[in-house]
Order: sequence, then structure tokens, then C-alpha cells
Amino acid sequence: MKLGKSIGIIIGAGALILGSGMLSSCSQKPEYANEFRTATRAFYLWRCGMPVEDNYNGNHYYHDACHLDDGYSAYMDMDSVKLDPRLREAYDMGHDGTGGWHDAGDYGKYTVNAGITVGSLFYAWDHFGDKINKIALDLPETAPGYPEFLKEIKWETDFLLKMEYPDGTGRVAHKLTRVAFAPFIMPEEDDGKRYYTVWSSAATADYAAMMAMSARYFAPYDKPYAQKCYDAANRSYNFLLAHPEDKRHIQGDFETGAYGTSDPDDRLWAAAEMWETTGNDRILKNLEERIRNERDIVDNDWDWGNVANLGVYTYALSQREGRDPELLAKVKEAIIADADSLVARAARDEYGRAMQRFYWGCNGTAARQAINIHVADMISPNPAYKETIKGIAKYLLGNNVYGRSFVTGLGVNPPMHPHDRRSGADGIDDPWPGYLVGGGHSATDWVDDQEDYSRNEIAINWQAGLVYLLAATL
Ligand code: 9MR
Ligand code: 9MR
Ligand code: ZN
Repeated sequence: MKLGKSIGIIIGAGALILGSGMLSSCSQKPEYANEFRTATRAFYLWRCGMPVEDNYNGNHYYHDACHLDDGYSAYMDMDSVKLDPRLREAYDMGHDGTGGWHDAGDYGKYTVNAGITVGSLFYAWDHFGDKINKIALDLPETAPGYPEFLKEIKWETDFLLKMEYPDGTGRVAHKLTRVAFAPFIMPEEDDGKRYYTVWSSAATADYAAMMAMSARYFAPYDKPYAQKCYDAANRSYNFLLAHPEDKRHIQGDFETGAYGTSDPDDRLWAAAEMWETTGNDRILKNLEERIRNERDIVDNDWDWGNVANLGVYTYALSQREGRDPELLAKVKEAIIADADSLVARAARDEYGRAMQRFYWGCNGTAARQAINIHVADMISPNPAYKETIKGIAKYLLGNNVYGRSFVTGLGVNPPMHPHDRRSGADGIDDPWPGYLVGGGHSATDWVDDQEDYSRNEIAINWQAGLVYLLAATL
């Protein structure tokens, strides 16, 4: 199938809105414009496979092109993923997996974590594209004709296309990493062999969702590329339909991040994005069935392990016809009730944090809740939603029990020792700028300590929440 006319219509309307927004030039810079710019550029500074550099607060940050040998295939067809090293050599073939972003403070690349990241960034673009376009990101010209924000996402989707198996089945490798983590060295010095691991159904579903979104959002700027993304989404989606079992990732030889997760939420998200891109009624029926099966329609405490919200919000905000009106009303009601509960909790919290729990990466979730709240604001506008979102930004930038920002180079007394290999290895005192650290596991146990990766690492999924949050304040 070719990308239909219908998707042109959606995109056309989006472009119109965007156009009129840009006419009303605003003279006053939004409060967090600089924070938004720096947090978004942090993705560029995470790029793998090309040199990156930045001048920030008097420092020059730089690394050379890295991981140009990505990656090796020995594990791709091995369901038992403990390999005799001799066997590993015998089966190994190189196949291009260069590019994309490093995942975090480590240099691995993980499809599942790319999912929530790319999904959240496309949401930011969809919801705030006109405001984002007013802020110069000054990125290198790697995607001529694209708006800058999309240029950055394309650096990742170019890489993701290489995570799909070259055999045309539509299966997608779960990750591309070394067997063990690299020490604290610069990325271009990390020459340990990196492997694609065997496919998982969650990674395949997230890939289908990301590629379906790519087809929509890139189409106005690059039709052939949008078609390529659509074809990829379609291959993976059809593979999933033919293979309904939840195929989990198995770590085997690997000690790098697992991102092991069950797949129903990923499949729901894939169905939502495929429906939104194609308008296909059979896909809609499948999606609605999946939404009906959700225990809670909206999750207000979510991260890479549950991306159902992304599908539910796409469903709720769609301009397409044909949804079951009863289910749609129920979904919208759930979205508003969830946002209201976040607003109420933030109002009770001394620092305006809308989130209750503390755990590995909770700062990312705290930021990501801006999506829950803003989607409700799109459905049923309420000034309390905007206030709460601003309060979360203030919380992360220093209005908290530590009186310190959780974002490097920004806000009040920011972190100096994130668990980030570049920052630890480059000989510059100040860490690479614009990165959100994970946060404490209780209200008071966060420490600004490089060794403490479960409290002070940085990661693309958390960062995408921050970018969305800051975009929402523009
Ligand atoms: O640096 C690694 C970090 O990126 C991961 O999030 C973390 C958990 O998987 O592991 C870190 O690596 C540590 C490894 O697991 C154990 N040896 C010490 C490593 C930290 O330098
Ligand atoms: O963000 C992940 C967190 O939810 C998990 O509890 C943790 C342990 O599995 O892993 C975190 O993700 C890390 C990943 O495994 C490796 N790269 C760094 C990520 C952030 O710490
Ligand atoms: Zn790299």
C-alpha cells in the first residue's frame, strides 16, 4: 500500500496550524526557552557514529565519530543466547548498525528504550511544533529540508531502520551492545565488539509504532523516506499479527541493559500508530479490543515498560472517524480523571511534584507526566493543567528538597557528577550539558555521585520526558 491521501490531509492541516502560529511573532522569550534548547541539543550530543561538539558555559565539549564498527550478527538467530566463543566467531557477520543515540551514560543502543523516547519526542512535535520551530537548535545539517527538531529524531530513525532483520521478516533486534559495559572512556575509544541481540516482540512492536509515526511526521518534508518508514512499519506489524506470542528478550551472555518487558502495551501502541497512519478499520477494531482489555486505560506512573499511554492518547486525539463512541468517551474521561489526580497530588506536594513514588529513573517519569496532563488540557482546557506542568519544571530545575537542579548545566546548583561516560572521561570538570539525572529511590536519598548509576545516570527516555515538559512550558 502507498501512503494514502488521508495522511496527506492530516499533515496538511498540521502544517496550516503551524504556519499561522509562526505569523504571530512573539517578542518575549518564553521562560524556559534556553532550557528547552539545551535539553533538546543533549540528544544531538548523544549521537553515535559522528563527531559532536558544543560550547557551553566556557567549555568546549567534543568527541570523535564512534562505534563505526557497529555491529555483529552472531546472536541474531540464536534463541539460546549463551554462545561458545568459537561458535560466536564462526557465525559472526558485520552488518551496518551505525548512528542513532547512545542510550544513557553507557554507549549501548536499545530498541525498546528508543520506543518511548521517539514516541514522546514525536508527541512534543505534534503538540508544540509551532513553538518548537521558533527556537533555533543549531544542529548540523544531517537532514536537508527537515525542521530542526525532526532532523534530530531522524538521526535515530535512520539507525533504527538498521535494527530490523535484513531478511525481510520484519523482526527487530532487541538491542545492539557489547557483551559487558565499557569502562569510563570516550566513545571513540570504545572498540569492544558490539552485537545485535535476537529479536523480541516488544522491540518489534515499538519499531512498528515508531516507523508508523515517522511515516506521518516526515511525509511533508520527505515523501520517499516516509514511504520507506511506512513499509518498515507494515512489515513489522504484519509479522506481529502472524506471531501473537509474547517473545521476551533473554540476557544470556549479556550484562548490558535488559529492557525486558511484556508486549501487550507495545502491541497496543503499534496498532494505534498504524491505525492513525492508515485509517485501516481492521486495525482500529484490533486497537479498540486492546484498549478494552487494559486494566487501567491510563497509567500515570509510566516509563519504557508500559507504552500503552502513547497508543491511548493517539486514539483519543485522532481526527479520524469510525471509533466506538462509547469507548472514546470512556477513554477521554479516564484521561481527564488521571490528569486531575496528578494536579491534586501536585497541589498537596510541597514542591509541586505530581508523582508519588521514587525509584530508578523517577525524575524521567515526573517529567513525562506532563504528557498525561497536557493531553487532558487538549481535550478539556484547564489553567490548572498548565500551572501544574510549570510546577514540575520548577521542581526538576531546583525547587525540591535538595534545592538543586536535576539537569546538568541548567537551573539551581545542577549535578556535577552524573553517571555519564563522556562526562567522566573528557577531563572537563563540568559535565556535558542539558541532561536529566534519574533521581533518588526515596524522597531524600539522591546523591550527586558518578558511581551511583541507579540515582545519577542520564538516559534518553527520561530526557524525552524533559524535552516534552519544557516544550509544554514554551
Ligand atoms: O555504567 C552502567 C550503567 O550505564 C548501567 O545503567 C548500570 C546498570 O546496568 O550498570 C553500569 O555499569 C556497572 C556494571 O553494571 C557493574 N560494574 C560497574 C559498572 C559501572 O561502572
Ligand atoms: O531505566 C532503567 C530502569 O527502569 C531499570 O530499573 C534499570 C535496571 O534494569 O535499567 C534502567 O535502564 C538502564 C539500562 O538498563 C542501561 N542503560 C542505562 C539505563 C539507565 O540507567
Ligand atoms: Zn557511539
